[in-house]
Amino acid sequence: MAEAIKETVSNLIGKVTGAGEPAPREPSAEEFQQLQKKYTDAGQGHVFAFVEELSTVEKSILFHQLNNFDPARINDLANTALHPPKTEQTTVTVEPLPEAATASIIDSDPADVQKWYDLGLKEVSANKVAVVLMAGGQGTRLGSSAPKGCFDIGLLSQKSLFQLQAERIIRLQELAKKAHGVEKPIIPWYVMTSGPTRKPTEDFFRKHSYFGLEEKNVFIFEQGVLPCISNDGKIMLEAKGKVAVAPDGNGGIYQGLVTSGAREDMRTRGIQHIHIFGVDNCLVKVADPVLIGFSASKDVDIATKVVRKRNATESVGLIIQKNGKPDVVEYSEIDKETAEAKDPKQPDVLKFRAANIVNHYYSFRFLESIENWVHKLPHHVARKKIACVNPENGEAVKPEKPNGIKLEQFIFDVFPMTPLDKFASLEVRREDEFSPLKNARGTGEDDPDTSRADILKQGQRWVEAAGAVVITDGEAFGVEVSPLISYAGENLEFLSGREIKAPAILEKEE
Ligand code: UD2
Repeated sequence: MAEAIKETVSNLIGKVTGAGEPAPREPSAEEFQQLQKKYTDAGQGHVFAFVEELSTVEKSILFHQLNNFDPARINDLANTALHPPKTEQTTVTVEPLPEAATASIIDSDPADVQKWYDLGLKEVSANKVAVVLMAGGQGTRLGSSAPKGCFDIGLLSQKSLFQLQAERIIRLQELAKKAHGVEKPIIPWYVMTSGPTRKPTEDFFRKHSYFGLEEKNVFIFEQGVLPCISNDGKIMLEAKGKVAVAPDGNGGIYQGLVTSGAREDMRTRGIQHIHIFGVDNCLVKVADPVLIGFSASKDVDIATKVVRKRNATESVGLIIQKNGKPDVVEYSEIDKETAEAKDPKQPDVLKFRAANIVNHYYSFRFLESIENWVHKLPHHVARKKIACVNPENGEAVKPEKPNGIKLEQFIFDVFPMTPLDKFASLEVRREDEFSPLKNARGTGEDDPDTSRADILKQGQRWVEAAGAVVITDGEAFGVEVSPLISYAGENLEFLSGREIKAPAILEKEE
């Protein structure tokens, strides 16, 4: 597969300090001066303040990093972020999505769900389905420096989130083969990482031999980064020879798919349907045939799975319609009144309750149009404490309070780019499809223990539905069913009548 072509500073530095890796190309004096002028003209010349103290290699690394950015564009982004234009008071109407654009697994006719499943599995058997994993986030709230996908949530198998997702792909390929007699259906897996997560992710996949998948069907690529900006609009230095940068948000997925060659690879493979999802949801149904079939049957360009919002303060985005277009309001940007509004027909139910679970479907046709709108995606502002170097004197600064901003794009900001009739939301059961890993162990919500418990509870429901009796007492509960045995509870009839002592694990025999 085409290797991702994007170099990051950490890779460049790795090349410099790594054994036998070539140092980055040394820029000519003219190239260096041209770049320095570009930044100085944009009022960002301070990034060269310490260049005389740098070695030749360090100067090359700084050159290549700065050459990746356009300082004038960074100024525009910083200006808009720090001094948002006053939107004229046009009336913005925010309503839940109309019935026509929503469906629910919970109250759909089981025959319809089966029809969607069969259609989706047929598309998998025809090699038309790909999955894209967003794994560029830095799990800061989780308190782990490793990429979230590597995290062991404490299952008896000690499987990581990456391994659970990989094994669901393997099982689904088998189901497609069984259903349609196709030799070897392939679901290619595109894994988006960011500077900090790329190398540890690649190493982890290699160490585990791609969890049984073929390496040629796993495409690890990198999203873009953006400089961190000080509160007075200046690009911040992390070190005398390095700009402080941060991943450009999960909305960086679109530019990343194009720049890395991933979309081209999908085109070569004849992909029609793409499932894009977040890494931290241990229950995610990877390439879910129901979602694929539902979306294909409605011929939409974008579909998104939602669950019922837990309460008004849950940290989830909300799928809404704004001025007649599908949209999402993020939890970090929602006003209290909207979050707490009640449904006029059901006073004890939230009016806005379609919670975003980072679980989206795109038609390949839609991804072909990325170049038309990717530059229009807004940048959201996160005010952060950013370790940096004082440009005046080169001293390291460890801020006590937010001293700058990180700019990030959100994947769902593309939703308004498609008309309502090309958009759909599918409500699913939270207990079967959403258990995000956000917080450190012991938080009690969205943490490793809740992830583990939700997997074990789901497995117990599956084996009991197949006729087994699960013996639980006190703390002991749950059955871990390997995804290699069952994707969504199927194929467990052999357990009928058996007694299983919880906690138990059902692993596929070698
Ligand atoms: C995300 C959703 C929010 C809600 C919540 C539910 C977005 C923008 N927000 O909020 O609406 O659904 O999850 O759990 O989707 N990621 C990258 N690159 C980045 C940043 C994030 O790949 O630069 C990935 C990250 O690895 C994860 C996903 O995007 O897979 C969501 O990122 P997050 O967990 O930081 O987002 P969160 O919880 O703030």
